[in-house]
Amino acid sequence: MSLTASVTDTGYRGAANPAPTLVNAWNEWDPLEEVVVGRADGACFDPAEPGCRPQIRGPRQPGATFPAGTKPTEVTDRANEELDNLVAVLESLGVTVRRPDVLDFSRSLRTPTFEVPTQYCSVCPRDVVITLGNQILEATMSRRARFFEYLPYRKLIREYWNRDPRVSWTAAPKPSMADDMYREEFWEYTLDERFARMHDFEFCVGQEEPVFDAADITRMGRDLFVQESMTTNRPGIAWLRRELEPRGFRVHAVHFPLDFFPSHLDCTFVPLRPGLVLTNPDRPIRDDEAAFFVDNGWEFLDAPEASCSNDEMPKYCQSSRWLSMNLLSVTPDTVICERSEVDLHRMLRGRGFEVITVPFRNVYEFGGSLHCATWDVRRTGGPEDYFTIADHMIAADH
Ligand code: DAV
Repeated sequence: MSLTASVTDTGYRGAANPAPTLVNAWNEWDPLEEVVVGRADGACFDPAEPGCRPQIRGPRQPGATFPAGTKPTEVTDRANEELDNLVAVLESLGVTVRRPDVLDFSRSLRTPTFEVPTQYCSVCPRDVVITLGNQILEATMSRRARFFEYLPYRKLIREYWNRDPRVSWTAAPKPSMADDMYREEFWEYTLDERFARMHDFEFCVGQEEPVFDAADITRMGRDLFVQESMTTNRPGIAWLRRELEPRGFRVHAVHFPLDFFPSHLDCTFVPLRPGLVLTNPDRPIRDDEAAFFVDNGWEFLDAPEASCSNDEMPKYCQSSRWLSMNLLSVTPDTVICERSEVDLHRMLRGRGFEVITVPFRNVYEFGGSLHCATWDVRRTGGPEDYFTIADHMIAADH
């Protein structure tokens, strides 16, 4: 398919129609114009469920159990302070910032197919919703406590959809999240077993119903890369392919065999600008997939060690220390990083980036860092093709 076809199919008008589409983002790095930043109000601890077994970080304390219910107000207030500071920084850069609504996350859910004692929070829009060209796409989600997490964003989504008739809005089919959708034995495997099965890409979600979280997708122009993970399965990627390829995108599955608990691409494979991806030295991409990037002239830049170990992450944080690389690009040469990650700052400055730093560690236990806590609604720019030299991966994964 030619680039011209994708331009027409996706509604992007380019120079022929200078009025920018209200919703427009094709990659992770183009100049940011409008963004949604999450909020911590009313957040709950992750309840245990077939798709999530929350763990306490740090030295083992006999008898300690993971807390349940609403998080303490002081914890939420500290996270909100850092989220509000991010809003102020973005506004000072001329970016329009919007905020989600708050749900009563402490309410239990009972659907025809599952029950869960509480919901989660609206800190991480990245997991729930993604801009693909002029389209807002709501993910299926993979965990019961996050089933209704699209609701805090619906007022904003309706507003964008109402204000600009070129905006398209799609919600992926909701999975049952019934017991038989999951593979609970996943949680019992020893590390040796995980090592032995690393090329199977079978995690806690089965392969019957399409399942994906939006944060398992990363955008590089007309090419989208989607990770097989605990939160995205093969039918989920097939659904994305069938939905998006008629709109001019190419959808590629990507795999990181050494990540035994993969969930969301943005601590693993983070595009910084055309031709450059920040990669995770513990989680290399599968060789055949690496070749696709290298053959197209892309470079991988391994992130330096994170500033702390997994055990030193906040006690109730379920993400790894690699939140260090979960940065937000404001332009192709300006990034916002967490304040403590000084080795990363130095490396990126050495590569010509302007690095803005903000404190964000108090947000970590709410599901992520700067990329997770944001949803870029509009960036300038259009659907470029950054993979013009070699297309062997496209042939291989169809
Ligand atoms: O490496 O723990 C966390 C991503 C959070 N949304 C990790 C991935």
